[in-house]
Formats: sequence, C-alpha cells, structure tokens
Amino acid sequence: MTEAAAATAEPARRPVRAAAPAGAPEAGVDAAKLQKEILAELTYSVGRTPETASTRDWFVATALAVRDRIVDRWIAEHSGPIPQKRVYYLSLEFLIGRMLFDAMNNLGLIETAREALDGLGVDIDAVREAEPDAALGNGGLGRLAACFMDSMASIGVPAYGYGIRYDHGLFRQGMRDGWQQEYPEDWLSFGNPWEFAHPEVDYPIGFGGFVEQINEGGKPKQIWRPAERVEAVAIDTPVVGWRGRHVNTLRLWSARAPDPISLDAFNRGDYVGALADRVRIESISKVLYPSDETPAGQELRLRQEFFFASASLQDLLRRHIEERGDVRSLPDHVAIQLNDTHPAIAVPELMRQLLDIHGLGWEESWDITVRTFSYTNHTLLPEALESWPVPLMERLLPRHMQIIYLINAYALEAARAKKPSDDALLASISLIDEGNGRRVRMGHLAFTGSHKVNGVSALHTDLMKQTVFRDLHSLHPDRIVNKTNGITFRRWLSQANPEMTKILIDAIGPELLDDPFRLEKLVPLADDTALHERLVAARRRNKETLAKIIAERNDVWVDPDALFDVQIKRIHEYKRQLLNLLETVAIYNAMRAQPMRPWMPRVKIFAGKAAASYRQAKLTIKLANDIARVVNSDPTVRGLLKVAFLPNYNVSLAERIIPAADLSEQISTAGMEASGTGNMKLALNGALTIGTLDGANVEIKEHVGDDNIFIFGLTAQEVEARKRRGFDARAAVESSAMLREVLDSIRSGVFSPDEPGRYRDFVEGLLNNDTFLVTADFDAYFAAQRRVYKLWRDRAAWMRASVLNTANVGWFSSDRTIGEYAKDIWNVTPAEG
Ligand code: 26Q
Repeated sequence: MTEAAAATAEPARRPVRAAAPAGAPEAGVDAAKLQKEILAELTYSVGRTPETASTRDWFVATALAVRDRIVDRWIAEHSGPIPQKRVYYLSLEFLIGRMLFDAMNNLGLIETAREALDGLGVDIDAVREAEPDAALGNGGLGRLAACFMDSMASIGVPAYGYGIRYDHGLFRQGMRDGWQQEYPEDWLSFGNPWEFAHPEVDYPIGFGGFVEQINEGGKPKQIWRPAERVEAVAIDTPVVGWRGRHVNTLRLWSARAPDPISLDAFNRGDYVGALADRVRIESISKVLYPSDETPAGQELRLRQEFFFASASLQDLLRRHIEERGDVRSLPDHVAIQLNDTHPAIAVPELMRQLLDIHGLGWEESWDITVRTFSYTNHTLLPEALESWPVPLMERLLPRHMQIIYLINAYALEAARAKKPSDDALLASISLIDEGNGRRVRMGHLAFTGSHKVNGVSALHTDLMKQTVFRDLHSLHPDRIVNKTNGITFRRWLSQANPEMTKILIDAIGPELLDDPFRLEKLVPLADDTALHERLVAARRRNKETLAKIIAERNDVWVDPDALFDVQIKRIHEYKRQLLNLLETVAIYNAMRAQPMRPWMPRVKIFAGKAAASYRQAKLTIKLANDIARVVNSDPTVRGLLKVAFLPNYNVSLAERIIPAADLSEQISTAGMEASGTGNMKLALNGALTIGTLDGANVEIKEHVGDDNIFIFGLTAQEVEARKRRGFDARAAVESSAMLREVLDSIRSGVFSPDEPGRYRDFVEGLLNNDTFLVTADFDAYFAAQRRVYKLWRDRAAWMRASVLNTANVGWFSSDRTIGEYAKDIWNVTPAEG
C-alpha cells in the first residue's frame, strides 16, 4: 500500500457528537451550517454515507463545501465591473502544495470546520493529510509563482495564472539502500475537488508545417500552415485571497487530440495505431520536466512551452477584444509576466497573432508586445540559460523562427546605430548564439521583448547587469529592475506554525496577519523571558512532531532538545550540501577523538530531490545516507550527533520541518543562488541563518542585523577573483588539517564499508576541480558553526536573536513584492492598500 493509501484506508469516523446547538454564537451556527453542507457533499457529490466514508471521502466533501463558498465570491468578482488592468502570470510551474487549509485559513474557516468535522466524529488533521500535494513545480521558481498567486488575490491585483495541468507532478522520491529512486506522482488519481474543467474553452495549437506567403491587396502576408494540431483545454482553479476579499483564477491547460482516434487508421482496422496519435499528442501535458536549472533540451519541452504560451495568448486576446473591442489597447489593460524564459516563446507568438491574425504592421505590433511583456530572470548559471537549436525551432515553429530573425535584425540595427562598429557587442546581444551550433537564446528574446526585466534579489540583479545581460543593459539602461522575492506569510507562518502565530498575536495583536510589518512590534520584546518561554515551548512541540516523522520515515530517533540544523532544498552542487556533510564528518571525527567533551546535541536534517539525470547530486544523497548510517549507530557518539535525510521533500514536508528548525543552512557559493526563498521562511519562523553573502541572504542580514545571523565565506566578488586566478583545491586542503582528515575518511571508505571505493573519484574530483569552492570555504564555515554553538549555549541570547529574526523579516512578505511589481512593472493599482 502506498503511504497516502495507508493514511486514508481505514474509516475516519469516531462517535458522532452533535454540532453546536442552535442559539450558539456566530461561529457555532456557522459550524452547524458547514456541517450540513459537508454532509450534503458527501452524499450527493461523493456518493458515500458517513458510515462508509474514508478519510479521503471526507476530504473531498469538506473541500467541495469550502469551494462552494469561494465560488460565490469568484462569480461575484467576475460579474462585477471589468478591471482597468489585469495581470497574466505565465509560468510552467506552480508548486502549490495542499489547498484545503490554505483556502480555509484565508476564509477564516479552520476553527469552524474543525468544529463541524469534530461533531461528525472526523479528525480534521487526518482530513488535512489526505489531500495530495499539487506539486506542479520543481522548487523555488514554482513555489514563488504559488506565493505570488496568493498575494495577488490578497492585495487585490486582478490576475490569471496560466500554466499546464500536468497529469503527473514532480516525481516522488523514494530511497533504496540510500540511493534516490524516482516514482511517478499521481495527484489526480482520486480526482481533484478544486478544479473546474471547461472543455468548451479550447484553442487550437499548431506545430510544424510550413509558412505560405500570399498576396493580400498588393501586400505580402504570411500564413502558417501547421502540419499538426493539438487542442488546449482550460481547467480552472479559484485562488482565494486573505479574508476572501478577492478570488483570482489559475487557468491550467490540458492537451487534447482534436480527433480522439484517427479515423483512417481505425477504418483500416488498426485500432491501436489509431490511438497512438492521440497518445502522442496528449503527451504534451502528461508530465512536468523534473530538472531544475539545467534545461533538458528535448523537443517535448519546447512543445510544452509553445502549447501553453499560445493557448494563454489566444485566451487573453479573446478576453481583451471582447471587453475592449480593439487589440491596440492591449498594453493599457494587460500586463504579461514571464516567469523565467520558459514562456519566452510568447514574445514571437504575440507578434504572430498581431501580424498574421489581427493584421497589424510590424512597428505597431512590436510596440504593443514590448509594452505588454515583462520578464523575471531566476538564474545566471551559464548551463541553466535556456537556448534552443535553430533547426529544431525551424521545424517545429517555422513562422516563429522567421519572426525571431526579424526581431533580431531590428534589434541589431538599433544597436549598430547607437554603438557603431562594435562587432563584439553585436555578437553578444544577438538572439542567435553562433558559438555552439546555432541556437536561439531565450533570455535575450525575453529581454528584447519586454519593457522591464527583473532579478529576484539585489545582488542577483546587480550581477545580471554585470554578466549575462551586460551589453543588453548598456543599450537599455532603464530596463533591468530589482524585485526581491517574498513568501506568503499566510501559508508559511499562520498555517505551518499555528502555535507560534497564536503567541505572536497574543504578544502584538492580530493586526500582524494583515500587515506583516507589524511584526516589528516584537523588537522591544526581544528580551522578554515570558515570550521566550512560550516560543521555546511551541517550537519544542513542533520539534517533537518532526522527530516523530523522522522516526517513522527514517527509523532514526532524534532528541527534540537537540539543535535542529536543517538544509532543505533541491540537491545541487552550487547549493553545497556537500559543505554541510563535510562539517558533519568533521564533528563526527572530533566527537570520536574526544568522546567525553561536553558536546551539544545536534541533529543534521537534510531533504531535497535530485534531478534524475544529475549523477553528482544523486551521489551526494547517497553520501548523506551513508554518513547517517555510520554516525547514527556509533555508540561513541552517544546520540549527540544524528543525521537524517528525509525522503520526498515537498511543500507539505516543508511545512513540518520549517517550524521545527533552529538553524537554517543557506550556504551556496556566493553569486550562484539568485535569491532563495526557504531562507525567508525559516527566518520568519525564528530559525537563525548560517549563510554566505548570496542571493537574498544579503538582504536578510541587513534586516535582521549582523548579530543575529552567521555569515561566513567568500563574497561573490572574491569567488569571481579566485576563479579567475585559478583556484587550487589541493593547496586549500593542504592548509587545513581538519579538512584533510575529513576527506581522507570519506575517500578511504569509512562511510562506505560495503564498497570502500565508492567516494574515491568523488573526492579526487573535488581536489582536481572544486568548481563550487567547497574547500575554499570549509574553514570559515566550520568557524561559523562554532559561533552557532557558542550562542546556542546561551539560550536567552539565542532566543533574543530568534525573536529579532521574526520581528524584522516582515519585508520579505510576497505582498510587498507583488506591490512593487504592481507599481513599477505592471502599472496596476491593487484594490487593497
Ligand atoms: C528549463 C528548461 C527545460 C527544463 C527545465 C527547465 C527549468 C526548470 C526549472 C529551469 C529552471 C527551473 C527552476 C529554477 C529555479 O527554481 N530557480 C530558483 O528560483 C527561485 C525563485 O526566484 C530563487 O529563489 C532561487 O534562487 C532560484 O534558484
């Protein structure tokens, strides 16, 4: 039985208690009403009786009852006046997680629902766990899109999110003998109560074929004759904001074959062959690409990108023309945000629709396009910059390739006019990379087609100007702006950590829920011992809950009073989980050398998925599990050091780990993590950060203060300089006795007695080519960890720093981020605020 099935198999019912009696206060009356509605859904939508209902049935019934309340507001919002301007957030990823508590929290229904279900003998927490995560994203970029959807609905920015309704979200991570195994994810297998399918809203999407030039009234006109067609069908999910004031729409596209079966083949008696075409066409929305950062250059990925970009543009153009009558006013009423380059093909697609379908001229079309689009960059890693081979584009999207060439020609001409005879500049801003086979640079395409381009932290934005977009920036000095990322406090504080939220409300008032800047009122309470005690007790309970999860999933017992040191994120060399593991081994060696020293108990918690094809990342997971096995069972350590790699990291697991964390590991090679958002979630929940001056860590440090964060290591500039000089890892290791010992123990098989050579090449590779400067930062990291333990011994000082973290991170609310996008990029005025 799968984990999820096990959780929901047994009937969920306990003895029935009556809901609140008539005449009880407001909430009680509402609970009785909600209870009735849940029962009605259970009977008429799920088709079950309370006696036979499983936990999952109760989840569906509850979700449908909550959904009804959202739909009322949704309809009201859509039948109201047409908004002056709408935002369309185009993203191939929306990493939403569970929706029931999110919706109930925003509607203020959690306690009401608890009472209603309690009265039916149903445990609301079990119902919560029965919901599968909507994992339509890889990591930070997808989760950011989900936080933004919540914030747009909360501050009242009229918006649609557009993406793909993948049948299968991010793979489930299993462990076999410490190695990651990927299993298909199946979030829709029991239906999805949140969505509304609109089979009547469908758009044709073409692929391949050729471009025909015809003559229309003496003017040449291009007509794309695609060889293949797919239909994009709309499936909508309402997104309700804080206090239910606004409801936006997440519209995800599903691919459908225009003919369910090929009649030709069917009539020839080839039934299987007749279905094959359909399967091939519908594969477009089957599965999320599970690699983050390193683009997988497969044709199916490009098909996904075009499929959803084209459907979204057809949909929003239809709406715009229905409402405003004329496509020319598009930029006045529509802002389209490109979440990274994944939807960048929308730039030539909008041009095509304006030129070929609406009959506008080039200049006017280009003006509309640039004023409508803006683009967010999330990475500067060269290997992560998306580009597509020209021949592939040519074959799949021949008309778009023509348009890209034209955009390029005009852009190069304009550049030549501004900076004559600078060939290097022209080569560097060209949309076509002539270097390694001819490829279309999607970042350049998105940049050129947008009026604003933003980075996701101050440092990242500066680096964008200096590196990847240096020359484009010199030609368009006002285009690049910074929009430091944020997180929704409603999910990452209120829902994930209700006990802490209650304590904060008691301390500074409930207004903090509406305005996160109010958290600053905690500053004068930073030394309040009564507050400390309550927060410590709440965290202790969160740590017990996490300890139970670790016991269940890893069969490892950990001490809830130990320092919980967590690194939770995708596994990547630049994020340097390895640095953390090396420190773990260093401590282990030290404990074995001096077992009787008064070591502080600590638990190293890791979680994260590796891209299936990323060998080095998978080996890092294996190393973490190997170290865990040896350390956890070594009697000399006496349980004072425990290591746990929690499998299948996802949004729901993050909601469990973050409120239980004491220390937040944000230790990427400086200059490589664009922003990070887990860093914000952990600081908000009162964990202290140990981190490099990278991404948003820099700004977290500025907000929480130097004394309340542990910064170490090379800066981005120093990293750059070291690399330029040619960094010698062997010399670094030579000068650190501790690091030498650590690497020797890993290399010699201390942690892999079953295969002593397992890490030989791994260690050799690090010594020969330490691209991410793990060895360069090791000593500084080790020293920073000692500072951590010094503070941890003084619990009052630690709690003071912890309170000051929570108090000072209000700025990292995604409501603030969205407010900035609205003002500086989209030119829309939020209804709230
Ligand atoms: C591209 C082409 C083909 C297949 C996959 C991809 C692909 C998919 C996902 C490329 C990149 C991603 C995800 C990137 C990502 O999550 N970046 C993170 O974005 C966060 C939000 O801005 C930042 O906080 C992180 O620093 C950044 O790493």
